[in-house]
Amino acid sequence: MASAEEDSDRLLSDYTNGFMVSQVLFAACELGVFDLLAEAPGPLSSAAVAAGLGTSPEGTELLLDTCVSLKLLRVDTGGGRALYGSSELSRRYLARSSPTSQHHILLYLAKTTYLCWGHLAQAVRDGKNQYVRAFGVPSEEVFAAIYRSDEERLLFMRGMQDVWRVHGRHVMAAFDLSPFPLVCDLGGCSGALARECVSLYPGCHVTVFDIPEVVQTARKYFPILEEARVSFCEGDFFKDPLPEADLYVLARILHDWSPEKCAQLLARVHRACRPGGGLLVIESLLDADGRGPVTTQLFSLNMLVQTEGRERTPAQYRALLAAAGFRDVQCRRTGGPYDAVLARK
Ligand code: SAM
Ligand code: ASE
Repeated sequence: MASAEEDSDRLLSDYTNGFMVSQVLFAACELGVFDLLAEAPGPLSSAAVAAGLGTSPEGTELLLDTCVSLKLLRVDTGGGRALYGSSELSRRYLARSSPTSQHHILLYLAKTTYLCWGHLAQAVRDGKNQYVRAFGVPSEEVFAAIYRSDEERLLFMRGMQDVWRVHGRHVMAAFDLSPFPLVCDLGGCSGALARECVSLYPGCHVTVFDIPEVVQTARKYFPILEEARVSFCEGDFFKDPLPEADLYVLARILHDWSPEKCAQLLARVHRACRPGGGLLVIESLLDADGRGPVTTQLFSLNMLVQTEGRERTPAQYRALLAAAGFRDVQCRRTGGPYDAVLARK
């Protein structure tokens, strides 16, 4: 049986090396390892993978064997040759062609989020996001920093979409939204959640409201969403009139902003909302005492290094919503990373 010292030694070593595990996953994703193996007619030798990717034979073999140990890939060593193939996990979540692919969020975390986390200690010191240190861009306007180039905006939008490929259905089904035929998804980005909404609720129409550059990018790169029951509207949710709706959705919006900006946005939504209308907030909920779940705490630190917000407890959302005039606030955990809060005007 493992002694207490061995347990803590193992725990410390796992945490210490955790960043290397992330980098193995990110690098294999960026190089296209999971795509090559998913598309190959059968398992491949490391030399064949190296040839297919244009990578070094030595580096490729090390990366592949590490992926096998991490259960990201499988290896067949029969016949004295090592042949590498996809695992259930890599086929489902890592190959770009899978409908539940997490490829783009992994690239985003690798290229942007990871670099901000390199300055976590400084973020804790000054309580601010780290765009200046990570990328040399000013950080006063959070979304000017997030969208610092056309490529970054597209990668962010694709990354945000990936999460809803897996969890969108669960968050939209947390409450029965059929009493709300006209929905407005504020900061709805590519329209990924809007698509889940119309597929779950046959009678409903969703207006995706976002800033002009995002709507234009959505129209250009996410064209399948321009269907009869999803439409787009350009505007700034802090300044411009909000579209009419029975239900407003704020998915991963409030966690980007300070309590003051949240109050301002919620007051505007309350003003636009008809009496009896609804507001659905989709966020990762902290436990009541704020000390878990660990995934949500890590997301909250993510907001510290990348935005001006944080993740919040149900009581904190209740307080924000009540202050804006909403009533009948219900919080529902989904068991996944994101939860749902429904309120009425
Ligand atoms: N709701 C989407 C989701 O859950 O995947 C996107 C969440 S993303 C973290 C925040 C979204 O808010 C982005 O699409 C961003 O463009 C949008 N946004 C930021 N500031 C905005 C503003 N002032 N007016 C409208 N949309 C804004
Ligand atoms: C935001 C969400 C994210 C702003 C910046 C972000 C995410 C990464 N960077 O609203 C996605 C959620 N976090 C993770 C770790 O998946």
